[in-house]
Amino acid sequence: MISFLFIRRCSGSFFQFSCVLSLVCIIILLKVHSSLKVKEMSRVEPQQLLELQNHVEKIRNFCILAHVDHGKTTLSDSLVSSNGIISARLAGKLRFLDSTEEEQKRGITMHSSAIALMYRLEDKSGGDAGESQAAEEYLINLVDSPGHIDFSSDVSTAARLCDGALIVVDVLEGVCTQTHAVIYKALRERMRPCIVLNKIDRLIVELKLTPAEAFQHLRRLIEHVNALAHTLVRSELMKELEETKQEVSSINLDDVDDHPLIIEWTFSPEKGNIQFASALDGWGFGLMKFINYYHKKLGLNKGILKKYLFDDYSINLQTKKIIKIDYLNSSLTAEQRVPMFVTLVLEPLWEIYSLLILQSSMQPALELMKEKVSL
Ligand SMILES: Nc1nc2c(ncn2[C@@H]2O[C@H](COP(=O)(O)OP(=O)(O)O)[C@@H](O)[C@H]2O)c(=O)[nH]1
Ligand SMILES: [Mg+2]
Repeated sequence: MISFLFIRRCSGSFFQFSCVLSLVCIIILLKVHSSLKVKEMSRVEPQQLLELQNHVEKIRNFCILAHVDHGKTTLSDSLVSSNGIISARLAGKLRFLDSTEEEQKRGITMHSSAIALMYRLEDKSGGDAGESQAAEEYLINLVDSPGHIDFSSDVSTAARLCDGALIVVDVLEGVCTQTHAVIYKALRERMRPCIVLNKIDRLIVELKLTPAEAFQHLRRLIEHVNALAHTLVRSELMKELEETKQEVSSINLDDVDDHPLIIEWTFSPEKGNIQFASALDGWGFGLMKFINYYHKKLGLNKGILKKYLFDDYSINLQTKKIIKIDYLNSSLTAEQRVPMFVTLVLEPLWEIYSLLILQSSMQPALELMKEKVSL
């Protein structure tokens, strides 16, 4: 997954200029030195995977669950390409885990397929997993599952086998019937969940939302997912009580906010169980990526960033002062009303897309950039 190492953020018009300039420089560099390797996916050898298989504590079984067409197979392609099994350029097009002829012909997943991948965890706080010696290596058995209801038995089997679930949600379509079903399945199997908010690019390219509108859209979607998950957890707790023949009325289900299952099934970017992605364009990030980046780049405190980055707080990049946004307070300037997530994360992303996609003259540059920096 891409690290946005090339995003530079200063303030005001100087930022606009420097950001655009740095991107143009990257593109020119890539054009002039097409052999320049920014981040080459190294191929993981089968021997490395076999060695990891001897360490049970290093093995994780994950499945990708979602409503049909929300991007499971495309996301699998990106993850497969991270091990150098397919090229980053083909990720999203090849649909590697749709391995049968019928699946390729119909363009849908009909059976679960699994693949063993290696994952290097360099920094437990969410930093880049790279090639360093200190990186911890894990064997991830990744299962791509079908989204269509007709094949739901395959989803149940995958859920039974796995420890964790990547639940993909298309940010445009939002929570759909099968999202509901797979969240419930994952909950019943007590899987560790992570929500992948996929197709963020559609907010830019199709909906043409501004970064501020997209932030509100994403927040509403997360609230929606949480509301659904909590309802399902409550009904699951009810079921458990009934099964153990306990008196349901003796327990107030409105009072279970600190139940471990509710905590596990509460999603928020700062907890690390929400990831933002565009599987098709081959990038994805969690909040920690940007927290680490801005901690290094601007010297901002990690704890403070974690607490306020995805909330109604704005930042003045010159004074590094963070203030709560009171939307009713008319004395706040326009800049003071822009949430930090918009300023530090979404605006740079929007600028990259605007530069590389919306201006069609830059299309060849995008292709080159996708190849070289996995964007
Ligand atoms: N714009 C956009 N399209 C995507 C993205 N991820 C997947 N798609 C498209 O969504 C469609 C369904 O994707 P697929 O991976 O087959 O979904 P699945 O049914 O959940 O496995 C395909 O046409 C993909 O190209 C994304 O991040 N952005
Ligand atoms: Mg699929």
